[in-house]
Amino acid sequence: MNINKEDFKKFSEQGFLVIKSKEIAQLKDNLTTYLSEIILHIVKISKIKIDLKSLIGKTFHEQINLIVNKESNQYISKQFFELNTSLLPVIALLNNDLMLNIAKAVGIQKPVAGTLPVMRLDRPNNDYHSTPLHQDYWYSMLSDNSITIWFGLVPLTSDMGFLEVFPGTHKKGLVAFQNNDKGHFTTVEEYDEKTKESIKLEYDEILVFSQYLLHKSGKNISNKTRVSIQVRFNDFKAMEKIATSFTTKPSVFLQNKQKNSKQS
Ligand SMILES: O=C(O)CCC(=O)C(=O)O
Repeated sequence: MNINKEDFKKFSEQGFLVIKSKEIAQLKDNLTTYLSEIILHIVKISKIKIDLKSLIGKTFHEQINLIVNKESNQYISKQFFELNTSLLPVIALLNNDLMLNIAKAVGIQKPVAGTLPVMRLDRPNNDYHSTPLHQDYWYSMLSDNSITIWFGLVPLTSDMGFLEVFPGTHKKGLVAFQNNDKGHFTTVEEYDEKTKESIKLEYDEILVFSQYLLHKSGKNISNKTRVSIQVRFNDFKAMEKIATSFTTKPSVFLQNKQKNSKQS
């Protein structure tokens, strides 16, 4: 997977690039086949009764939509979401040739993980997890050329809310930000909505952007859940300081065991 000089120029000027390739659709097909198995197992062992037969033979997106429509309190989809950073094919995206080639093509010399790959589930007409205008740098950025690769795991339509970007804003470097009342960071300054671009992505397309690029969630006003993945890379060769954006914390398993041992 190579990008030509013109694409690289576009990426440098705009701060983002849409890349199209058959390999992208193949990667999504492989991932969703695996994820379908996972979600069927969660349904099978779940207290919430959803007829397994109604999910068999359906696409991953159809399964998610059926579940999100039938569950209460996001019971199954939340477990699925929380599990995703433990799933090996999801984690393996960090060492996937296609991902690494995209990172290298946009100038990352030695890609290292910024975060574990993140899966988003943006449920219909629910903007609780919508991210307001921000740059990605305050989460995990450790080099000036850090990137985020963003793709839908399901066919995306404009009513599901494409990612919205403000082209060229990566050139501003760091912008001031503040915590909003929903626990998200957002810019202090407001930006002209007329300059934003909604990034339409076909199933065989992927978006890569500079972590300095200002962007935000589009609104999902459809009746379908938008499922997407974000993979973040820093450049080991461009880090000013050797650091990691990962921290460890005691597992729930450990905390429960500890509670029990204190009680006995
Ligand atoms: O997918 C979205 O709606 C927002 C994702 C985002 O802001 C990010 O990846 O940093």
